[in-house]
Amino acid sequence: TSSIFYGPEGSSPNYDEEKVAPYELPDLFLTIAGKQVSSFDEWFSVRRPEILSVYEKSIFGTSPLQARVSFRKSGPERVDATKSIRAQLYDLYLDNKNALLTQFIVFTPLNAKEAVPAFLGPNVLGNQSLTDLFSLPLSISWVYPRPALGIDATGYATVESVGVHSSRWPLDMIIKRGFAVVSFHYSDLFPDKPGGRPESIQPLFDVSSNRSYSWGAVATWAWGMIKVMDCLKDIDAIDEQKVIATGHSRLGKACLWAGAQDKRFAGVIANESGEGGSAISRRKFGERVSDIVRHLPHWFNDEYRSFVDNEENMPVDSHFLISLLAPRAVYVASAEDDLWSDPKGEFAGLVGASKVWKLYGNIADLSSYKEMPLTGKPLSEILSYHIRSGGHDITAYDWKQFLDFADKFIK
Ligand code: GTR
Repeated sequence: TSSIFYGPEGSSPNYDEEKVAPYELPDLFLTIAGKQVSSFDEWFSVRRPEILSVYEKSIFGTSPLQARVSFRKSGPERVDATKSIRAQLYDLYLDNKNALLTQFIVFTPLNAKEAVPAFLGPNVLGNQSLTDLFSLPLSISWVYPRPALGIDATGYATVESVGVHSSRWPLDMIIKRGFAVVSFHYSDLFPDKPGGRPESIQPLFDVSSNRSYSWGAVATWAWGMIKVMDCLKDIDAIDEQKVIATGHSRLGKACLWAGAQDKRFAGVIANESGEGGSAISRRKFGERVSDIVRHLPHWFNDEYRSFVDNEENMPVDSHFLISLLAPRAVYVASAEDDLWSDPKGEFAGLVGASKVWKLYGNIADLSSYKEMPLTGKPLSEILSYHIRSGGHDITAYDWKQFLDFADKFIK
């Protein structure tokens, strides 16, 4: 259909399943020393740390996870009585620098009797794009220009951007179901462009620490999620034991990496996260490592470049990334026309990772799924999946499934 994306100039994605050559996935259970692990405990204590450090070294880069942050309320609490939603903005600071990192927004149900579970995910256009219910300040961080979404030609938000992504963040629906939403503008941490590093938060860490970090932009966004998570234990309205890392597309990649590094996230929902997210790179279907390296070279670390047209030699594949979330609840979602993200590869990543949940206590083994779940027929397990009709987006359909999943496995 017309919504199928053929990638930026210079890419020639394969969208023909017949042309996917047989591939062999690296073994989740074979340690670097050549030992086969056979229990979950052994996997968790020996193999998991190995996989985590390979991801740091070869894909996302290392991040200052120990950095301390502080936060304080910014502006008054805002209330929408009709929709029963409360909104509070917070400034997030890097402690030792007193530097403002970002401003995060917390939406909670007005009448909640106790702390509620939450979805935590960055947004791509600024907090003001989530809703027009409150007058939230316009983001002052650069994004690539999109006049149709109220982002002007110089890359800054105008009033036209207020509420433009409310369909991606259906607050009314989420709040009614008894969940909170926590978000921040990803550009505050790293403006999403090649060469964006000097304007990112990364230089703050160059001098403050005696080591250097190799984090790319995706790891920087993931780091932001982890640092906002640090604050939630002090926000009474939220149950910090029940926070789900959530993200779409490039931020789906970020939320997988946030959940992988930080076990406090009770679950992860990666929507259409594609290459570098839940899709198996070795399928070479849709977006490739080469496309990311050419157009979005700031996303991953330097070693990632060595996998251009060389996916078979990656030390990992996406099932490794997902495995790092075990034994927690994970949702991978795809869309039929979003072939660029490779739905089949996204599902294959989940299936590959499911062996670790099986080892944990036979709670999930998707290896019997020889075929993809059908469009519109969600798989509702601790490892959930759906593919819906339509293209690259987050829709009410997606949120309906995510909320059912969160009710079942997180609440
Ligand atoms: C594309 C990119 C994808 C995906 C997408 C998005 O340009 O190639 O990996 O991240 O953007 O974030 O919507």
